[in-house]
Amino acid sequence: MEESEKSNRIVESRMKLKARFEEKMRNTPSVSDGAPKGSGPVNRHGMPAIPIGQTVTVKWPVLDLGHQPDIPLNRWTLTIDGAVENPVKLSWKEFLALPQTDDTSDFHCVTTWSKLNMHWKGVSLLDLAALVHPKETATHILCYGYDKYTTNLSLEEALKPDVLLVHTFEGQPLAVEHGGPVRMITPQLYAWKGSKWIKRIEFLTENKLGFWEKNGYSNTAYPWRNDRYSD
Ligand SMILES: Nc1nc2c(c(=O)[nH]1)N[C@H]1C(S)=C(S)[C@@H](COP(=O)(O)O)O[C@H]1N2
Ligand SMILES: [Mo]
Repeated sequence: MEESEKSNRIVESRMKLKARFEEKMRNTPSVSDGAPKGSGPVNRHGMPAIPIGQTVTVKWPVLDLGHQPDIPLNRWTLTIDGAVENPVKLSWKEFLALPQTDDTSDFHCVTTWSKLNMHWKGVSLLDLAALVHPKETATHILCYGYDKYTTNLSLEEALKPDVLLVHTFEGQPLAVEHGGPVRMITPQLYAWKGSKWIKRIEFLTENKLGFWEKNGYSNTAYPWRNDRYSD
């Protein structure tokens, strides 16, 4: 497909997706909670900058399952499939040819550290969804890492404008230990919802739990509700 045709389709499809999820998104706790738990000044999406139980760190700790896959760019692919009209398998070059988004956001790890004001560049999940065109029946996604990690998200969380698949942090290629070449970030939820070394995004017509969600962490992961563990 022509690049210009591709970006026209993304713009049109993005508007439709925004309209479809606008109200659900507006009602998610990370933007609508009347009594959010936390401290500090109000952040970009209206919540206290430091969620309850979190401590700000300047360093960036590394958390993984004991294995850091090293994927050369010429072998890197991103598959987006499942309940979508146009499944894709993107090469590195095709990924970089998609609309690029710069954003500043915060990172809240469930192990109680938060790193604030991180500068990212990548492709928004909203643009990727617009490219593949989720079916009307799609409600969730399951993300897969090259290390076999999985994590799930509802579409009203996944399609927020600050959810990005990032390849650049502070102007430099994202380090392998932090999930490079490409990881996802979820600034309005605990950071385990963002898969490092992301390989595949599957659109689902019902919720399916990921690795940590099956192993005791919360399905929803709202930092301003101290929503860390499953009941
Ligand atoms: N593929 C993959 N993604 C992952 C993880 C992982 O083990 N594998 N750990 C998660 C957890 S628990 C956190 S807190 C963040 C940590 O990201 P960092 O190591 O860059 O700080 O990545 C999340 N994404
Ligand atoms: Mo974590």
